[in-house]
Amino acid sequence: MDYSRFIAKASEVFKASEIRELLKVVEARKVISFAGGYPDPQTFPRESLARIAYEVILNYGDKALQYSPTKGVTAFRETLVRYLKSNGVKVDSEDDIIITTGSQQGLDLVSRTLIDPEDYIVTENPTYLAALTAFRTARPNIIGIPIDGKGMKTEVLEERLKELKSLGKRVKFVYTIPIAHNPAGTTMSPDRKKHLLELASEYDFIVIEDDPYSFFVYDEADVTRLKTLDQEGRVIYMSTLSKILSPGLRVGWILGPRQLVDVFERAKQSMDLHTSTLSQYIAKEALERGVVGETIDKAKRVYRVKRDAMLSALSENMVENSWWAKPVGGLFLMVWLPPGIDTKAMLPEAVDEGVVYVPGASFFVDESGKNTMRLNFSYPSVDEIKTGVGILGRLVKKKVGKT
Ligand code: PMP
Ligand code: G9A
Repeated sequence: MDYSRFIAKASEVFKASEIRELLKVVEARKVISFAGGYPDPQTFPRESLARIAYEVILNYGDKALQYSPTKGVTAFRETLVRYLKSNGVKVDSEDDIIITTGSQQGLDLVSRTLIDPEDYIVTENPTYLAALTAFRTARPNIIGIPIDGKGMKTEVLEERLKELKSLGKRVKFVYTIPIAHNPAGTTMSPDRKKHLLELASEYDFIVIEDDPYSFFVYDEADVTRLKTLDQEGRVIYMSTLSKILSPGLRVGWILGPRQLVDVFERAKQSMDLHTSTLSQYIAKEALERGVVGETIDKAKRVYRVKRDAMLSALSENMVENSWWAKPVGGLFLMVWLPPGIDTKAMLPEAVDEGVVYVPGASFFVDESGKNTMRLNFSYPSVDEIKTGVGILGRLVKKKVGKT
């Protein structure tokens, strides 16, 4: 039976994520995956989490197995405030935090509650594709600002803001991933962070700071959050335990002005009532017992080696006129290949040769970036990185010969 007649017109806004579709390929075929942002399972603290889960259910089962407040378990939010403070994130009270079902829900909440159709919003170009998908469901005008090795080019942002102002338009928010950008692997320089906040004040917009990666960096890097630099309450900060404990727990949070957190709370009620109580109790214990800290230490050790392996493999194998930033943290880097190479068209050949990556275009607001590809280095082994990048290098060389 064809069910199309039962499907609401409004559901057309939900587009399949290219990352999620590629994960099906990875599951179905034995390929080296540079596709999804999966943590390396060897970083999962399995024994500690098993012990914590057992104890939480046994000792706090009455609460941990029960419904809980939409904003999140208060004791967990208190623990989180202490953790964030000790990591340099400016936060006053647990009342400014709402726990979300991963940061992805944070993006969805922002989209549903802040964007009216035709509003102007800004993202980096490229940006996290699932953020674009979440925002697009609210039908805004999205302006993409290019990035370089120092993150978003705020001087270009300033030009665009001026142009819009002269047309009587204003930007509602700027969404940014300042540290260890997904997909580009870049980190915003201190002067650009300052400039962005100055612009937020001058042009009266909000900044959405998406920060899954700053808790584990591999090199000396300035990880001062925009939230910490913010003097006017203009930054909404979101992060997650997905990359520093386990994505399967689905625990993230938004930290922001109370008036906005209240709006997020009302919207979340109709989505899922609350994030898993059990996950929140487990996360609370994992933070308090230092399990998150241990996971971060391990992730740093493991991922630094993998990042370096990918950087050397790229230098050895990629054609001239390719560019990538050295990521100080995070799980990804993006390769800009010579113009004319279409990474989406190349993907089926790569899969046949046993490697999968995410073609870059879907990370771009305007679907430009056809000559880019995002490579994840946290999930494959060092050997797979060497082999996989070697295969990609050969494929790209073949293409360059033909362009
Ligand atoms: N934002 C960014 C920038 C991400 O890279 C990710 C995960 N890759 C998310 C949000 C969503 O993460 P989660 O829902 O697992 O917290
Ligand atoms: O599994 C997902 O969809 C999360 C991964 C995010 C990414 O690859 O950036």
